[in-house]
Amino acid sequence: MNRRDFIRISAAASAAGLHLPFNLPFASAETVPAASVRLILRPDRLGNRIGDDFTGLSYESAQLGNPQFFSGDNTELAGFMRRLGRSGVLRIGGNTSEFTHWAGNGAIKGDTPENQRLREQDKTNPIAYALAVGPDTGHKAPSPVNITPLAIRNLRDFLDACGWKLIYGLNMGTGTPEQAADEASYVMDAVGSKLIAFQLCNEPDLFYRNGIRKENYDFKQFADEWQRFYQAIRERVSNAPFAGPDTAYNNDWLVPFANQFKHEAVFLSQHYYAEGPPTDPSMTIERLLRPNPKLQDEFEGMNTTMQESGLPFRLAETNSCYQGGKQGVSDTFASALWSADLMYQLASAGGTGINFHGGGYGWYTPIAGNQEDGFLARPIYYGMLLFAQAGAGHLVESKLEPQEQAPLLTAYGLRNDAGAVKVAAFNKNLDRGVRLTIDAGQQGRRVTALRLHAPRVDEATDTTLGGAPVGAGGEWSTAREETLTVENGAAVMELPAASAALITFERH
Ligand code: BDP
Repeated sequence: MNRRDFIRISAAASAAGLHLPFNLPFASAETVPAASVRLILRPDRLGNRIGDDFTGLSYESAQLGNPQFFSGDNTELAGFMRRLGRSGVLRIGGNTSEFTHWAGNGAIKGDTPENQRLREQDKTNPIAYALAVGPDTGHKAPSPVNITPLAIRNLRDFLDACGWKLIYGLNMGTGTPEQAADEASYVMDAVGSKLIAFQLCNEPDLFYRNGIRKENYDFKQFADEWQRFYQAIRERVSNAPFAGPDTAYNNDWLVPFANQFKHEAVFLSQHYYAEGPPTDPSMTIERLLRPNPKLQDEFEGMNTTMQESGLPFRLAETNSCYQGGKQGVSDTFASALWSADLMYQLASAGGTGINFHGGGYGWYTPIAGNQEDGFLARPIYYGMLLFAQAGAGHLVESKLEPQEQAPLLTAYGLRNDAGAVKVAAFNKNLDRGVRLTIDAGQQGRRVTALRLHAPRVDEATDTTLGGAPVGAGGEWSTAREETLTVENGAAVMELPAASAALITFERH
């Protein structure tokens, strides 16, 4: 653990001791009597499929400036990723992707041989070990970073170690089509079939206001540029796959992009930040856990584009609060509840994948740390872990009755590929517990549950799934599994305020 995390943990612990009853989530005094809600599942009615590659993480392109970070030697980080899924997706991009420069052949303009040697130096280089890049906060233009062939070769080894695939962001913002083609050609050779798509830029719908383009930059100009870059790359790499537009939120760009480039793209992508900016006092845990109209807009755009283009949609970058996140919100247990619930909301709405943005010690990063100090699972990682434990499969038809008793309760039924029925249930109500009765039409089966738990909803540490924390190399296994009582063929589970569980109807 590094010093900064240690100080935060201590601060959180003393706040708990001084002001609040131990073991009760803050603001979740359960002031309202526990709700009694029934979940009716129809495992024979299959909905959308959740694939093996649904889960994902997103890192800044600037992280590639340290070639040792994503490398076969970073076995700890690879362990964290493998734990989240056998074939998740690592997306490299973010604001810094518009400020990275391809240093083909390891040669950088104006560089000295000594610098070059240092940069390519072996993995024992302590500077490289400590260099982890957090989410860009968007306050000023990021510093330029060079990406060398070594970084790409190491990235390939890292992907092999995780079993994950790659979305690779190129620099359309400040680079040329020729540079992008050089870089893409090297990435394609090195990464091969693990590359699922190049993205040409990051949030082009905001270029007009972040200094990357003039104020009149519109979709038409963007589409012309996209086409030029696409062509230059395709001339060099005839089978290069592409995704886009990777817009921040603007459906007015997403929809025409899908129409114009449906034959060029293999999937569509957009971003979603639930809250922001962090300085706004109304950006709170309570708000994070409530339904968000922005997300409904996102889903509308997604559905229109999917219908019109027939292409899948990936939420290629998301997190709780933009500008790097908000302390006390993005790093708390609330983000664990929020993240897993978002994954299921997206799958239910028809999305095929998600990438939680992070890196370094960012407030919202799922995995915090660097190679020198080690890595640590933050609360949001535990949400993703719950999702991973449910596994791939099909969502099944489900209904909560009466929903009004627990407005912020969500529950999703899944029939996984092994045939087991699973339920992920999230009690995001802060003021009431829920007694959830689950009728899955699965007579006489043993029903077990793993709890997603933290002592308080604003707790930054001490999250567990199934009673166990995640270890320093991503190790985790269930320590406590509950067997639920079954009454008249329905399983009953008590979900305290601000808690979640993964329930399994075991196969005979
Ligand atoms: C997104 C950017 C990413 C930032 C993030 C943030 O793509 O690079 O880190 O916002 O502001 O818009 O947290």
